[in-house]
Amino acid sequence: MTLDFTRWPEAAARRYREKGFWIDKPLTRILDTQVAARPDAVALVCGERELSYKEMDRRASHLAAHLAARGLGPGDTALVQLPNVAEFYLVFFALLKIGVAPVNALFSHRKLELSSYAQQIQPRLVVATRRHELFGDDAFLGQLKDISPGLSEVLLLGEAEPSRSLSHALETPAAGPVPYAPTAADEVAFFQLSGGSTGTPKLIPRTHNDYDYSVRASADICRLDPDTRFLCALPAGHNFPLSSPGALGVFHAGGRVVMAASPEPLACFALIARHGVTMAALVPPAVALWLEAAPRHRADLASLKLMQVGGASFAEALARRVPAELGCALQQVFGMAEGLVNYTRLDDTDDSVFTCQGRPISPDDEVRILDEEGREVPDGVPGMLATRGPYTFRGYYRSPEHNARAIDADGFYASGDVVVRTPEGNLRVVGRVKDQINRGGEKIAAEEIEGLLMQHPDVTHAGLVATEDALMGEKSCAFLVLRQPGVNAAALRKHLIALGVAEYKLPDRFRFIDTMPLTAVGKIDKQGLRNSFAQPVASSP
Ligand code: J2J
Repeated sequence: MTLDFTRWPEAAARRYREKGFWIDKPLTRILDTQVAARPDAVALVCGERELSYKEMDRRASHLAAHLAARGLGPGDTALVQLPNVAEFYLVFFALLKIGVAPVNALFSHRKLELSSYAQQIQPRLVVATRRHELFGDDAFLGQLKDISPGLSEVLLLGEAEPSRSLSHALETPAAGPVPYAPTAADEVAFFQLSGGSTGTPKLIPRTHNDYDYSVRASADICRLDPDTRFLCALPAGHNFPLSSPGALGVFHAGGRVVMAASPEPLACFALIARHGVTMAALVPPAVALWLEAAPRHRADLASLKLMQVGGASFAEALARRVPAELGCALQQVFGMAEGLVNYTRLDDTDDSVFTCQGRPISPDDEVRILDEEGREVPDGVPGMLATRGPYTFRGYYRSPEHNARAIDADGFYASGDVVVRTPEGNLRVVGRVKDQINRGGEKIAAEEIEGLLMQHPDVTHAGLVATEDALMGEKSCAFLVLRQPGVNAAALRKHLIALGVAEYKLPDRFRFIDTMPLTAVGKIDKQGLRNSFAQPVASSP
């Protein structure tokens, strides 16, 4: 059994193989290689726990055997939601070993997001933690079973009952031989999450071949080696800390991943000093907090050599402070879960590193920068980014209508970013055409939130736009036309929370207006809303 997804055309796949980008090995080879090369080296640090490569592999194998004995295998999918704990990687590798493709939901995701993912992949397995509000009791699991009738296995962290305890499954050796049946390397290994600009969150099928290439090439670009100690402080499942080069890149290089619960500076500083962390990956607001906290707390960051920053635009003034004040090199990373990742290189000039978001990983990443008519613009002129290549997907999972808009006839994915190519060949992100708010690296699809606001009986029109914010870069503001006066921001917030949307998607502000400004073609005039935000309105909370 395999999962259906949009494949690369034969000719492209052949070329990627000939060039050595696709090596036709499952992602599990990352772990297998290290188990053979350095079984006792520490791979993972989580709180007081240290796991060697051998120990990681043993636990992942136990879990794989446990699940295989229950009939899970290639063609099956899993909904996984874990915080930043060692178990995240153990589960990831265990599922890869038996060919089960997971979606790794963010810990901040709630009922709406998880239900949507379950709807789309129809999981047979749920892995979660009792510590999450949705899994404190079994009510939501019941709802997931209604959505996905084939859901037969549940494994939870913090669960007392052995048959549903994730820890028990990881610790208990298999009764029989451990099965090893990853999906073929050109099949779906797992699903990555799209930042999204549509009503429902989309899923991105990633194959072993394409993802493994991005990981290996990223590890080379960032010069990872067995001495690398990587602080994973962003959500472990996000594409950036997972693969750019992220934890998988570090495992590939035989280094060590140190887990942090969040990018909160003081806890991270303590981990850096204690474990000799050499590299960290952050979003811009977190860097701002680190820059502020480091001198005040006399942080010992001597071991830190490289700070990667990505996920949202990083102001040049802040970028310049990183080497001076944190004592490490800066690398800007402009990536997307759909594929294409750009890095400033470690030997780029200071000016490039401070003002650009880098260039693609692969010589075969094709980047087009297009004007409104779809013609390529010259260097130095802003245009919309479209890309295809050896690790850029060819279509969202089971979303033909959206794919028709997002992917052109040549297979180029339109990311919705407005970029400029410099004469040196670097990209600079200067804007966006997608209807999305980038709240400090967390992406909010305007359409999704507008649809939820419109579900309130007193709301007739809703428009969500980005507003500038000194720390977050952007925050969100909802403009609303009401059927009748009386509803306030608190009531609408409550409405959204009750619908079960992740908290980071809640509008930071609400503004009530009499009529919704429309464009000539009858769409909400978002630019008009953004402009009007600059003028204070009495009804704004
Ligand atoms: C401006 N905008 C950026 C940057 C991403 C590495 C790093 C980041 C992501 C990521 C990722 C940006 N400057 N440096 O997957 O592997 C915005 C763009 C982009 C969108 C993708 C990785 N880096 N962005 O952020 O899928 O708008 O991936 O299209 O979450 O984030 O978001 P996401």
